[in-house]
Amino acid sequence: PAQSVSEIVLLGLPIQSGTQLRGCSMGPSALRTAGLAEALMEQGHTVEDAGDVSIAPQSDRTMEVAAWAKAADAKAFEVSQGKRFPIFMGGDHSMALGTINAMARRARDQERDLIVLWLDAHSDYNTPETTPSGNIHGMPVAGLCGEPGMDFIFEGMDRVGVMPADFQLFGIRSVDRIERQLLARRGVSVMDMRLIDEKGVSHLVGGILEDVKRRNAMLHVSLDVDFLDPSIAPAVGTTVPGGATYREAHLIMEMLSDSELVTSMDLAELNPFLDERGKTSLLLVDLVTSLFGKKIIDRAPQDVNRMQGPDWNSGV
Ligand code: NNH
Ligand code: MN
Ligand code: MN
Ligand code: MN
Repeated sequence: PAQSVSEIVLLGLPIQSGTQLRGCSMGPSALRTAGLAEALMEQGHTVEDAGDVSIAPQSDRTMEVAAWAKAADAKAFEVSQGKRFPIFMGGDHSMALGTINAMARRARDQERDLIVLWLDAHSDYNTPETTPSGNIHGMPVAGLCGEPGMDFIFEGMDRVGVMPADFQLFGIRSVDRIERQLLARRGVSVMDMRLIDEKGVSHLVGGILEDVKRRNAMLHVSLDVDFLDPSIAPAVGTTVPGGATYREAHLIMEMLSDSELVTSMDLAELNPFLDERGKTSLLLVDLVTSLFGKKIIDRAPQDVNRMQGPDWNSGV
C-alpha cells in the first residue's frame, strides 16, 4: 500500500460467535495494547481508530454471527470510503462475512474486481451441511462464494458475491473431507503448505500479485493467526503444526508492501487469552508495520551506488 493510502483506519470487530472457544472478543483490545496505531504513526502514517462495532443481544450464536455480519459490513463500508485503508481487528474469522462483503461493495462501486488473499491453516469452505464442528468461522469463504445454507447471514444486506476463483487460499494444511471435495468442484485456488515448500513464498505470492495488477483488482488480505506456526503465534484456538515461519510471513508482507496493491486487511482469530506475554499480538503489529513499508534496509536500485564507497585513496 503506502503511497496511495491517505489514512489508515482501525476498526474493532470483537466477534467470537463463530467459535466455541471464548477469547477472540479481546482481539481488538490486545492489538491496541500491543501498540498497533502507535507503530503505524511512528512510520509516518495517519491513523484513525474508529473504535469497536457492537451488536444487540441475540437468541443464539448463529443469529449473533448474522447480526455481526450486517454490523461489520455496514461499518466497514463506511470507514473505507475515499482512499482510506481499513485494518479490521477481529474477532474470529466469521468477521470476513461482513468485511469482505463491504470491500466487494467498494470494488463494485469502482467497477473493479476484489481478489482475496486468504492466509490460513484452514480453507474455511465448510457449509452448515458439511461442517464437522458446527463453527461458522470454518465457513466464511463458502458463505461469500454463495454456497447453500448461508443466505440467512446476508439477509437485509447489499450482498455482493465473490467468485470462488477470486479467492487465493494460502498456507493451507487442514481441510475437512467433504470440504476438500467442494473446493475441488468449485475450482478454488488452494496453495497448500506442500506447494509452498516446493515453490517458495516468493514465487507464489509474486504470481498472485501479477494477477491482481493485470486485472486492476482491489486486494483484500485476510490473515488468520493460525496461518503462522504455533511456535511464533500461540494465541489462537485452532493451532496446526507446520505453519508459516517468521521469515516467510515477513517476506509476504514485504512483497505486498512493495506491490502497493493491497487495499484492506483482516486480522482474524487472535485469542489473547491463549497468548504468552503478548507475543502473538506483538508479532501481528510487526507484520502490519512490514505491510506498511517498514524495511530492514532501503535497497538501492539495482545498478546505482553498487561501487560507491568511501574513497580510500583521498582519505575521505
Ligand atoms: N475446518 C474446521 C471447521 O470447520 C476448522 C476451522 N477453524 C478455523 N478456520 N480456525 O480457520 O471447524
Ligand atoms: Mn480462518
Ligand atoms: Mn469478475
Ligand atoms: Mn484457521
